[in-house]
Amino acid sequence: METTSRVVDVVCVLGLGYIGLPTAAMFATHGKRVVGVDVSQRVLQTLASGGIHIEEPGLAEQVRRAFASGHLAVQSKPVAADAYIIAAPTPLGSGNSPDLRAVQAAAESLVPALRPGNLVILESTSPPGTTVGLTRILERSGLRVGDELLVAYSPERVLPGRILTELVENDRVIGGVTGAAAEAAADLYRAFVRGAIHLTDATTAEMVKLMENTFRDVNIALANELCRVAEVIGIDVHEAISLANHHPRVNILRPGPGVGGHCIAVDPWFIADAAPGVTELIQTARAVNDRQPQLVVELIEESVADLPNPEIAILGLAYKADVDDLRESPALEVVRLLEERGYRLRLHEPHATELPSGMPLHLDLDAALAGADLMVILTDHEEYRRLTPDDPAVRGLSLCRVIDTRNCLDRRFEDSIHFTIRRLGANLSARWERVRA
Ligand code: SAJ
Repeated sequence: METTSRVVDVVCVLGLGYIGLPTAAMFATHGKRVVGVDVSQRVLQTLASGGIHIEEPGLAEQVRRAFASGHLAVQSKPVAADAYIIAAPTPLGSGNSPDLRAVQAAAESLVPALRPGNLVILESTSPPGTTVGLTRILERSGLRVGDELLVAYSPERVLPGRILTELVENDRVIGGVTGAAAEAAADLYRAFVRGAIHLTDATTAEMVKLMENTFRDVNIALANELCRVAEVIGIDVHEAISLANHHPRVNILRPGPGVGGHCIAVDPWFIADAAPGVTELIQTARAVNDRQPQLVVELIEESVADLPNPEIAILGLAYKADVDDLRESPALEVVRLLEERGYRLRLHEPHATELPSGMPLHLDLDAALAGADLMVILTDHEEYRRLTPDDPAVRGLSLCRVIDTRNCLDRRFEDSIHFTIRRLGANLSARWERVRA
């Protein structure tokens, strides 16, 4: 493939969310002039006043440096640029079908600004065929995709919590609608990417991204199913998985209260939607993971069955450790199911100040636990991982009953005579019942 000699000076990033904002800041601190565009006034105002609207280690400082360099500006409409990056959300719509409206609107908003030689890159996780489909919108500019307009797909692959490191270090897969588009996009990302860049066509790159997250979802579903088996036969699934993973070709992921976030709980549906008749395993994995909150609720009900009106402290609502993201969080589903059953709940989430449902949050862990009958860990935040049985916060529990759905609590809880701790996937009393039988 011939290497192009195009030089991109000005990059316009559409969508300043979890991916767009770090990407814009990264380009701005690596020599590009960047215009970030967002449809939300709240986002623009927060950035204009020196803040950021996302919790991500190092991001506030990176954005501050980008603004200080004079290379980053933010506004509500796209401007003339050399390259455009679309990083708009692609949520699940009704019937588990992808909702591409934000991406399509972003592409439409570009049409008046497009000039010959422009490069347009889609970063949003998208169903196969989306990038090729966008060319029809982009060609409303009067430019022909191919020789006048370069269009490519370059999925983000960064892990929330490690975004800034992984943006730079991870390999990238870039798929072009044409070979020249893939080359041009690769040239652009080389401004800051130190990982290898692999080129392919746009639809393959879309599938690669979806396959990565689907691999993880199916693997977690296996872990969650093994967790259920362990509950029945009375072994500790965490111990068993960790021993199985000593095999050089085995790597089973961790069971837990379910799969959340805007990627792994969503992306497999994009594949299933593209080929519903041949994706039995993928759809079953989704169902297995989606049932996990129900298992947690059964465990909670069992633990408080002897109490007339128990008060339950729920620790951690974010979809995973040390992030503020509540999207698709299985913890919210656990809370919903418990509420439906009329339980009195105290909710604690160290990374949030409010909940989408408007339910009150305890901002202080001591207050959340004081007098509660049961403490349930739903997210393995650092703040919970470092709790010990001597911590004054846990000493405030009226009954020292604990459910750990993430296998994350200090082992001293199990040794302590004060606490009754039940880890999800480690129904060890069943083991003894089996031995006695
Ligand atoms: N989870 C488990 N068990 C595990 C691992 C995760 O139950 O062993 C749960 C987590 O608690 C969480 C969910 O799965 O609820 C997803 O968490 P995650 O850390 O696996 O993934 P995300 O959604 O934060 O990020 C993923 C990453 N994809 C892969 O690792 C293949 C990231 O690289 C992608 O960029 C991101 O999706 C995305 O944007 O697509």
